[in-house]
Amino acid sequence: MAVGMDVVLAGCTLIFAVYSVTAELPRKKFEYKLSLKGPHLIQSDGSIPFWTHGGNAIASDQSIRVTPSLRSQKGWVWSKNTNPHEHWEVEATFRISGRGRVGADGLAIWYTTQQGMDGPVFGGKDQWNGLGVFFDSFDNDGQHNNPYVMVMLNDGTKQYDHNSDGQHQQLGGCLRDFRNKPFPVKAKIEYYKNALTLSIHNGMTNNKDDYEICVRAENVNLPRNGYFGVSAATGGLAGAVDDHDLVSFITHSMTVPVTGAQPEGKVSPEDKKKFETEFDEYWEKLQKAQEEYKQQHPDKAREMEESQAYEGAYERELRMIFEGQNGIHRVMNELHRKVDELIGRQASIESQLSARVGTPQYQQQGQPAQLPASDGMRRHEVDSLLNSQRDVSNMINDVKFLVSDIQKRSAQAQGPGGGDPFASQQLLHQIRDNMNELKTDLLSRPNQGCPPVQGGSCLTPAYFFIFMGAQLAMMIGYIVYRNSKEAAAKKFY
Ligand SMILES: [Ca+2]
Ligand SMILES: [Ca+2]
Repeated sequence: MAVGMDVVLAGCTLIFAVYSVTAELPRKKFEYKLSLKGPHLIQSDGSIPFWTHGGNAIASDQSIRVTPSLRSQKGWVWSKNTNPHEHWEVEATFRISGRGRVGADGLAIWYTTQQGMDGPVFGGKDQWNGLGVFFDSFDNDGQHNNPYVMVMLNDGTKQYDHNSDGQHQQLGGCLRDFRNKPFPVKAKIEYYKNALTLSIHNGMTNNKDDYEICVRAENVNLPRNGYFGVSAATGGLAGAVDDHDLVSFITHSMTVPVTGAQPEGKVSPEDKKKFETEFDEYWEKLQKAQEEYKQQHPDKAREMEESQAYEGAYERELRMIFEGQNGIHRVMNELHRKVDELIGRQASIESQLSARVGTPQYQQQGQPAQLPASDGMRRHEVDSLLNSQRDVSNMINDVKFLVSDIQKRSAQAQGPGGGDPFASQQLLHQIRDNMNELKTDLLSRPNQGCPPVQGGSCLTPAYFFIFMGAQLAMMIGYIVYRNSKEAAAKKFY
């Protein structure tokens, strides 16, 4: 129980601390009847709850296209309810996008006593009573100062001067490009204690807090019970028309915190002591009551203890998600560490390599350069390795050449035009066999000399072999000749 008490006391201290810091900040309350936001922005009949839209405005489930990017369009959306709050803040989120380098005409956010539907001021009525915040895309006065954001107050008498872009009528403004941004542009208007602040989120990031103050003015008197509205208009130039899309309009009322006797909102030490004593007394009473209840209802007390001992399905699910995420986190950290390690190793290898490549092979006097002793291999070892590798590659090239030569020759011998090599070979073998047979036959006979042939001469073996050799040569020549002829003939076909 002591631990619980500590926690509660710490909580109280924190609340006091927060209270002392936030005491001066107004309290905000979301006003749903003065707000619109997708999804489900429209009802089944196409109307927007608590809002009315008209002109060329098209409401969809996600946003309102206040004007489409066509010539001479006007659209508007106005709250049906008036704003009864003295202090308020609105945040309008919108996109202004077009294909042209220059856009037109612009968008306006209104807080006026009347719903200024269908007028010449960015789709709103002129001579309004209240506040107009204009996002003026088109540079009517040619001062090269648009797109421009400006605040203009009106008491119902002034006419907006389009030709000068209201330059001399504005309460304040800032040069901001709000067209064609990656994220929607936001405008926050705060009206608190008669101080008007306009902040712009330029739509370059998705961070909702990236606001910059555009205008801040004190002593501004806006009418009570006005309507909020957004209107837009395109111009007459076909090349300079924009889509004006309102994504959301969020209204908060603000109340000034009651500070009472403590103007700075701080709790006096006496009060603090009093609160703490009260809290202690209350805590003791609560503990006593709990004990009494447990004594009177032992069954319920056991149930309570059991319910504390076992975790519910929801707690278990939460714990499992938490543990799972912790596990993922650990693994990610480990992966991160390993990737770092690998990158480090790679960098060291790269630096070693570049150091080796960068070292000159020979010094100026032609002496071999000495590499650091820490190197695993000396320069000459590397050179000899490279040389031997080069030799091997040369040898491989020679072998390749030889093989291809052999292939070429064999293709010539066996390929088209080569006839039937097997038949030629057989013929040669047959001739050789015949010759051998003849030889053995001749040798087996005794030297008989010449047979008595009349009037004829005698054929000696020498003559015979010469004759046969000549015949053989002629035959081989004939075969080669025939092959070459056939090859020549094939080339033509
Ligand atoms: Ca203009
Ligand atoms: Ca201008």
